[in-house]
Amino acid sequence: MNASRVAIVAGGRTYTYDDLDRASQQAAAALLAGTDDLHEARVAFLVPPGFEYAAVQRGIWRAGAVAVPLATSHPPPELEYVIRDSAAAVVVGDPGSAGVLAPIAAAAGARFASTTELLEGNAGAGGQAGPEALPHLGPSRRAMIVYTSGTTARPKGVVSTHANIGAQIAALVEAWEWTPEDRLLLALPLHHLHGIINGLGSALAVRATCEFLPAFDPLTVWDRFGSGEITAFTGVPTMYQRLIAAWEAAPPAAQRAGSEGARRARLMMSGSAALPLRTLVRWRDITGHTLLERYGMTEMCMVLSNPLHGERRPGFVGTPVPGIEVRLVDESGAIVPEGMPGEIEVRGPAVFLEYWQRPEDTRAAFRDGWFRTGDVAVLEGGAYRLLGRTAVDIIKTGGYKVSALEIEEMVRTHPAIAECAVVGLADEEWGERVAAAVELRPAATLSLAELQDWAKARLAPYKVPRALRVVEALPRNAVGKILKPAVASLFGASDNARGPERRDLGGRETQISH
Ligand code: MLC
Ligand code: AMP
Repeated sequence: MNASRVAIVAGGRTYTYDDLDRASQQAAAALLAGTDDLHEARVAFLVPPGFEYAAVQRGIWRAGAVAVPLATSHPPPELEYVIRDSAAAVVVGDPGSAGVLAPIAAAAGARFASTTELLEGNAGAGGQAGPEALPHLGPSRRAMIVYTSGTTARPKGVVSTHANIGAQIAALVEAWEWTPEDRLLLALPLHHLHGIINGLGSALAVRATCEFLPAFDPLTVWDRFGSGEITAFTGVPTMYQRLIAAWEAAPPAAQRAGSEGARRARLMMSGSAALPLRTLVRWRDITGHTLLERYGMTEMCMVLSNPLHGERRPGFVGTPVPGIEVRLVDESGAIVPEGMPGEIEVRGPAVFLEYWQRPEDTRAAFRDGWFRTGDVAVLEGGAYRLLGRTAVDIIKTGGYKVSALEIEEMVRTHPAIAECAVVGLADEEWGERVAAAVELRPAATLSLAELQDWAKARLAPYKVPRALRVVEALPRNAVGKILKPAVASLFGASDNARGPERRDLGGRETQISH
């Protein structure tokens, strides 16, 4: 097994698979606190990308609990929502987050545990449990809940079992030929599957090396490409756009070093949002890589992928990854002929178990055992091309899925606002940008900056409106329903202005195999 292989590089340190095994066992023992199994209790954890994240995630699994990743960028109300909705029994945070997390945990009736407590041996009763004392992890057990926004006002918890996660990772290892010789540079957040499964999970499953950046920083990424050590990279289109801008602004010697190093990588991938053709072409000019674009979703991870070997067709997302079945259907559920648009439905062992404690939503998400993605595609020449979504109230910004309904619900609680409508505006850098049109209360005024300052304390940064229109009356149809396309057309080129606007305007396994 070669436990001395490097598993993780983070914060200037290297950690072997042995280190990871020991630390996750320690974390499991601390979480178990003398009991023999956490029996799918939810453990929410807020740990920045790095060795501690991986150790805590695995420790939660090894203790028989369900891992609920929290987002480092989220303000307290978003963290509280996830902790309460998942009914977390334990909340884990690095010492820096204790001031925020401990009171939230206490109010929600959960125990707060710091990463120091979990990983540095102050484990209390049962803290020294060996691997034989860790519980059985049958594949059908719940393993993880990842919160995703959608057509409901508040985010839903997507529950995956160990079998789901195993199938998701196995598909990617096969499709993209991960090997122990890979060294992944990971700059994605770790509260979504792109970072958790496509990144960390795939690298660790084959005993490759995962090198973390604490946050996405284009110059650091170029510096690491320049080293020639990185074999694999995956990101959202916004990241590639920023990398291109940083390369273009760099001196020629740095450009050369970055490009030459990047050429030595074997695989560069893009996903979570549509890759603009211009970005694909420019990236190919700069690095020689035709980005491998793929399509996925939190509910089952990857669905379609351009080929690792062979032609990657710009604008297409390829064919089903191993183990995933895909069909395109019309509104009645009938399969559409090739060349006709249809909603993507998906089936296979990677598909999630349920939305956490939302049986109605879970039932509605499936048709005859097929998961209804809400994405529309067409099959042309043997490959799929995405056309859009069935729901208008879903916005993709910077690779994050956000719900217009959720933002509206929050914005409506602003004291100056009587009514609002949120839409996504096409945007070169972000894919879509969140924009709010509002009717104000009598005599109230509101600037974009004021709305943003207020919203930042309540919503994730990527849900905060980036444009504001104050109107006398929102566009409505005859029965009073707000017309979203008409709302979108209220916005023009000057929407970044921030001045005030007025109203008058199975088995006994203890080893994690994934
Ligand atoms: C941040 N900003 C935004 C924004 N997000 N502005 C508009 N729209 C957004 N969505 C603002 C910040 O508030 C800040 O403004 C300024 O941009 C610069 O911030 P930053 O810190 O440099 O940006 P950053 O937060 O780093 O965001 C860029 C990013 C990030 C691309 C790194 O969006 C990101 O990590 N995206 C990945 C999301 C992801 O993992 N999705 C996978 C979902 S799973 P100011 O005014 O404060 O300076 C999935 C399945 C699948 O979809 O298929 O993969
Ligand atoms: P999430 O719910 O955050 O997992 O986001 C999943 C959604 O991201 C999908 O339903 C798609 O709408 C979108 N998506 C993922 N990959 C792509 C892609 N390559 N092109 C366009 N949209 C994508």
